[in-house]
Amino acid sequence: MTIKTSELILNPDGSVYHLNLKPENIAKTIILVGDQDRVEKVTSYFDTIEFSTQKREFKTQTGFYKGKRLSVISTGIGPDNIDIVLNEIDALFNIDLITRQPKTNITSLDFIRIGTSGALQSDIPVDGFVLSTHGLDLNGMLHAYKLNGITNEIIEDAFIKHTQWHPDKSRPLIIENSKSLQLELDDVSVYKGITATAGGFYGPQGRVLRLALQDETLKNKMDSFKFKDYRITNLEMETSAIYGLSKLLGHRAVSLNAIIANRASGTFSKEPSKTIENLIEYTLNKITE
Ligand code: R1P
Repeated sequence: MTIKTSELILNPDGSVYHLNLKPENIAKTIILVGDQDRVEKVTSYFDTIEFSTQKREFKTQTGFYKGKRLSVISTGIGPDNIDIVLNEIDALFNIDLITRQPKTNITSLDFIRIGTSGALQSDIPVDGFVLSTHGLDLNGMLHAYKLNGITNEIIEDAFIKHTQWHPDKSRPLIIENSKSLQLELDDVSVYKGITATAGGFYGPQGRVLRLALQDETLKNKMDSFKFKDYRITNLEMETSAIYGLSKLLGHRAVSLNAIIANRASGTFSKEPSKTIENLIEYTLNKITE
């Protein structure tokens, strides 16, 4: 199958359309951050930086930290951007950009998100870290793909029943992280749970400004959802999309979030930058342990 130029768009220099990257520009371990200004916060710890570029919200830097080659890429906000970032990074490794043929031997990559998020549970403190055991997809982007059994229908059905999920909205999906990568990044000090990923910041996360919500009780129903030992710890806008596309494409992914707000108590971190800095240091140390 030859992929047409309208389907995989390359820039005149041969780089992929949105990310402006060529295969040699990027490492196999990729840290994803939302905010483009967070990229340099991560790479300021690097021993060397060999490559930098930016197009729109997608800023990339590649370099070495304690002898390990790493790339840091900003995704901007939301699951729609994750669709672009993961497909284009995967294409750099797993599609021959000259012949436009998918490769037969797939290179598996590691994606680690260093994000920010609001906790839903009162016992998860502002300035703590959450590692997402699962992504709960509330935004529908992944429904464009054949899901090939990567989702957990039993937990999804329990969530749909518990929340009386409106049938006009896309079916919520639950996707597990990569257990082997979790083991490399885990620590007892880190909270673990299901991270809900919304397709917007206000209504889709239950925030009311001037517009009425389809279900104003949804946030509380998310707080109280329990399935065996699982509960929904936090809410943000990228994790489930990263987990879903990584699984489908054959990559490993784990999402770590700095908790900068607590939606149960209505509080916000007094030092969000410091908390993010702490999570960056934590993650870089774990990656190179
Ligand atoms: C919303 O303010 C943004 O912040 C969170 C959300 O997921 C969303 O992208 O993550 P980042 O700080 O990683 O962007």
